[in-house]
Amino acid sequence: MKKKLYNVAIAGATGVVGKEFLKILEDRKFPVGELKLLASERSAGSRLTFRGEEIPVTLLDDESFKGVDIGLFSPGASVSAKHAPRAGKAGCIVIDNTSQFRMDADVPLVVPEVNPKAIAEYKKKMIIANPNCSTIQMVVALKPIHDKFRIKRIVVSTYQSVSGAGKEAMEELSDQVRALFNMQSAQAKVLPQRIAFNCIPQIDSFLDNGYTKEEMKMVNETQKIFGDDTIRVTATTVRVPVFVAHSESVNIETEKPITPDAVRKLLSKAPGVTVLDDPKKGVYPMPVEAADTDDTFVGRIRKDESIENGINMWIVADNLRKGAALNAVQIAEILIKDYI
Ligand code: NAP
Ligand code: 3JM
Repeated sequence: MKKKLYNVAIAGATGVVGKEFLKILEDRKFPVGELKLLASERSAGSRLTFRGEEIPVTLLDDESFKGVDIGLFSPGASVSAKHAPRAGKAGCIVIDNTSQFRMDADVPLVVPEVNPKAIAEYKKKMIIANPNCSTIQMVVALKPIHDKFRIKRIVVSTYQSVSGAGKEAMEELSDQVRALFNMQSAQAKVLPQRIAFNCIPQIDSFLDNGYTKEEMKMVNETQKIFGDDTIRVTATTVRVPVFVAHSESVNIETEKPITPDAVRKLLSKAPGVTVLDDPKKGVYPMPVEAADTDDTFVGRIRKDESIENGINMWIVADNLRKGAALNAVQIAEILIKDYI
C-alpha cells in the first residue's frame, strides 16, 4: 500500500539551500511525516521552524538516516561523499545537491522538465544527483530548442549571485559594502577576491585546462542530462555582487534553421519557463525579479547575425529555488508519485 506520509531528513538544514528546502516543502505541501534537520556541531542544538513548529537541529552522523525515506542533501561535497552512500544503505533515497555524484554513471542527474525518466536509475546507489544551479536553468530553457532544432554548440557566460557560495558569502558581500561606505578596507575571506562593486571571473578552483571546475560542471552535466556527448559547450562563470538569482548570456548554434519568433513561441509553452521579452518596453529578466520565484525567465531573444543558425538569449532563475532546493523537491514529488 502506498504511504501517505514520508519521513524526510535535510542534511545541511541551516545553510541557504537547507532553509529554502524547509520553505519549499511547506509551500508545496509535500507529505512530510517526521522531519529531521541535520547539520554540523556548529549548529546542532539550534532550532528552525517548519509548519509553525520549532524543530531541533541535530548532528549529522551514521545514525541519522534510520527510518528516513528521503534525504535532501546540501552539506557540501565531502560530507555528501561520506554520508550519502551510508544513508542509501540505511534505505534512505538521497537527492544530493553537491557535485559529488553528478558524473557517476550509476547516479541519475535529473531536471524534471528535461529528463524525469532518469529517476528510475536511482535504485543502483539510492542516490539521485541535482545538477549545478547554472546548468539547471540553462537546460530548462534549451531542452525544447534542442528537441526541435538540435543544438550543436552552446557558448555561455554566467553572472552568478553570491548566495550560490553559501550563507557566509552573502554576509561577506554585506560586510564589504558596509566597510567600504565607512571608508574601511573590504576583506575577502570566503570568495577568492573582493566581491563588493566587482566581478570575479573565478567560481570554484582552476583546472589544468584553464577552465574552472564550475565551468566544466556546465559542460559535462549538460551532456549527461541531454544524453548527448556530441553537443559542444563552452562556459565562462563569473561571480557578481547580486544576492540571489543567477543570470546567463547564452549563445546557441543549431543544426536546423531557427528564428527568434520560433524560439519565443516554443519557450512560451515550455514547462517551468516564462518568456519576458519586450526590450523596447524595458521587459527582460533580471535577478531582482526572479529571486523568490520558481520559473526560469528568458528574454533578449535575438538572431546571432554572425553565423547561419544562431540565437542569443538571456536566462535568469533563482539559484536557491530552481537552481537547488525546488529542483530537488520536484524530483522527490516524482519519486513518491511514481516510484515509492
Ligand atoms: P551554506 O549556506 O554554507 O550551508 C552549508 C550547510 O552544510 C550548513 O547547514 C552547514 O551546517 C552544513 N554542513 C557543513 N559542514 C557539515 C558537516 N561536516 N556535517 C554536517 N553538516 C555540515 O551552503 P549552501 O549554499 O546551503 O550549500 C551547501 C552545499 O550545497 C554546497 O556546498 C554545494 O555542494 C551544494 N549546493 C548545490 C547547489 C545546487 O544543487 N545547484 C547550489 C548551491 C549549493 P552548520 O550550520 O552546522 O555549519
Ligand atoms: C555549489 O563542498 C564543496 O566543495 C561544495 C562546493 C560547491 C558546489 C559543489 O561543488 O558541490 C559550492 C556551491 C556547488 C555545486 O552546486 O556544484
